[in-house]
Amino acid sequence: MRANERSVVVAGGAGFIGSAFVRLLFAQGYERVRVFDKLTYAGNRANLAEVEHLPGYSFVQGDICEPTQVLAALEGFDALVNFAAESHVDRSLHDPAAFIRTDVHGVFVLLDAARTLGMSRVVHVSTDEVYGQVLDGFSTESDLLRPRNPYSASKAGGEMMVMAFVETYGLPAVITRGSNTYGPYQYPEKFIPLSATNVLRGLPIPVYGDGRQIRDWMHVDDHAAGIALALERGEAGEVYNIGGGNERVNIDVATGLLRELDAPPDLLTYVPDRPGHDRRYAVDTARIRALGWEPQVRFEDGLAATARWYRERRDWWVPLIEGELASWHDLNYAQRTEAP
Ligand code: NAD
Ligand code: TDX
Repeated sequence: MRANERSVVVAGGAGFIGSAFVRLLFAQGYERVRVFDKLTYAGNRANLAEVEHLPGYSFVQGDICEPTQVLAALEGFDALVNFAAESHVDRSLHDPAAFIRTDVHGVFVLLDAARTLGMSRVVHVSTDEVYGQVLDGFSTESDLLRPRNPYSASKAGGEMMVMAFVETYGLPAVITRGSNTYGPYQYPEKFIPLSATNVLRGLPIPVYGDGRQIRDWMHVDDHAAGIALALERGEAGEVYNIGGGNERVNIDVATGLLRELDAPPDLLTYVPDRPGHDRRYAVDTARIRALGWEPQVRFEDGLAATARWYRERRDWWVPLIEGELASWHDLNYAQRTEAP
């Protein structure tokens, strides 16, 4: 079977990276793709508007923690790619139980269903955060995992379960560990979309601590392409780092956005730090590059395009701001600053 003749279930496909991945699969010629998603606050069917008219597309609303729903959704498909997760570090500080439920137990339920159904390929999407903070050098796939917050600890737990299924049951699964991702359709809780939408509303950008933390930023289309390659050519039982190679301190990212949105520098506001804030992440990407991947989007170009997208797509984000995000902003930012 040629790789793109596989039929694929994308769990969490209504989220930010999952929806970009679904768009990419259709662009690559995959003909049968099903999104399985609970539609939590972060899931949004509007993210899939470009593909929902395609004959090979289907959408099933369901929870990865519910075995009956999962088995029914996966039956008859060759491959599973799992994006479904609670994905925001700050929220994991307030409600860690939700993260353990979805990012650990939910992963187990998916793996068990994939094994029962004899699926030919599973890709589990993980994160560079499982390595914990890396003050110098670059994490390679064989490094120890030292997660330091409830989100990254849950993601590491999910990975351990994937490896257990590979070793114990011979499940043909691979893991990807991606770096900080940005681009269109990202829920405005993460740093770049929060900053862009705040600036567009005339509100400050809340910078945690000294703002000199380092993240390696990757455009969502590059991340999706890396995961698609892992689906096509990844070796079962292997882990693949995927990183944009764009290390930036947070204040430079914020300043870049202010410039792109023609906003004054005094919108940048220092607020009390995130507890347990990891200082830096950086991954060695030699292994995924050996499969033929390399990032295509220059960070400055991607940031400018993303700022433009948020400026032009108020129809997408204003309803979100008026909904669940208002109470999240109160919970996370009220004690830090009066403004956001
Ligand atoms: P997101 O929060 O935008 O989307 C998560 C999706 O999962 C949503 O559509 C949500 O409805 C769905 N979901 C949540 N719980 C579910 C459940 N119990 N059952 C079914 N669906 C459920 O997340 P994202 O930023 O697109 O991240 C996708 C994946 O990539 C996550 O696993 C995350 O850990 C990983 N990742 C994200 C980044 C990043 O910078 N955003 C970087 C590296 C890795
Ligand atoms: O209001 C903010 N102010 C601020 O200074 C927010 C929301 C963030 N920050 C800082 C914290 C981080 O140093 O910006 C940096 C990026 O923060 P987030 O966008 O919350 O991402 P991060 O915590 O780095 O985690 C992200 O990358 C790894 C994703 O949310 C994860 O899903 C992914 O696994």
